Amino acid sequence: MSDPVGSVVDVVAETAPEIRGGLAGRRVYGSEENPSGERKLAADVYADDLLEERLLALDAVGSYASEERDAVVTADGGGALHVACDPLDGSSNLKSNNAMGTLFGVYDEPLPAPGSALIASGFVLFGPITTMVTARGGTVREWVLDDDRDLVDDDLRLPEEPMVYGFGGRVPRWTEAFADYVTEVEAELKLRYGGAMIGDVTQVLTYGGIFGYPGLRDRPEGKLRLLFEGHPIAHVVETAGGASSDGERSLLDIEPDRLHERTPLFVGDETYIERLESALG
Ligand code: AHM
Ligand code: MG
Repeated sequence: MSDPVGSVVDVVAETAPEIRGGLAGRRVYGSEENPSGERKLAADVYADDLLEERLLALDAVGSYASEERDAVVTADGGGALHVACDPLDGSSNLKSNNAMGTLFGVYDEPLPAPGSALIASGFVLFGPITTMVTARGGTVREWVLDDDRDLVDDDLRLPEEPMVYGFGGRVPRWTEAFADYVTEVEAELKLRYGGAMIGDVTQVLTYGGIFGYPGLRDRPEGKLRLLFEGHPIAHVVETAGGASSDGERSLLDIEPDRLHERTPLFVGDETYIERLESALG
């Protein structure tokens, strides 16, 4: 039976070992910047080109957008699915050989689209082993990607007892309200921060807690991009029984005006997200 969304997930799973295999020789920065004004690594470009080519080759995929390119690339065939990727999230960790990953969101509307148009999402984590997490049809699943794809959790749920937290951005740039909230969280949870959202959110999915990259004093929109990072990670965490927020509302309730729009981003335990919204409100 034809499964268009499944074909997208398959391509990401099949491409991930190749992305991983190509990292070692691609730890250098090129001269180009991405649309968010950040320098691109050779590995960012490599992962983006592989995903673009493979995903657009699927009949089901009508367009491809990524953090690394200015505009949406449209397929000739006009498929009904529209895929947004962060080909290598946390790629500044490549130099220090730390965790990073690949994020994807599958929409049934052309991009930029609201979170309500997201029909599947997921990510690959390049850690000591390669794992993939997908959210689809109300269920989050986790696989280990090796020679085969082994399903290791067919219903991943956020743990009820929160244990860990991680917040990005330099502390002097945090707002006073956010800094006060973090003081409370620090007294209750244990710090886990590695500088790659996928790695840090996987700590939260595994041990329970909260991850965030807040709006900053001099950059209220924060760092992370709504379509390439915010929507897919919020969809995974909400489907796993957690919550997401930009400080006021679920990230999935936001409709971006621009492809590369940034947003403050918080995901994790529902109670901690509610407390955050009261603290910032
Ligand atoms: P990237 O997609 O360009 O790698 O940027 C996103 C990453 C996130 O994975 C991480 O949470 C954040 O940037 C860390 O930023 P910083 O290094 O500024 O703390
Ligand atoms: Mg990223």
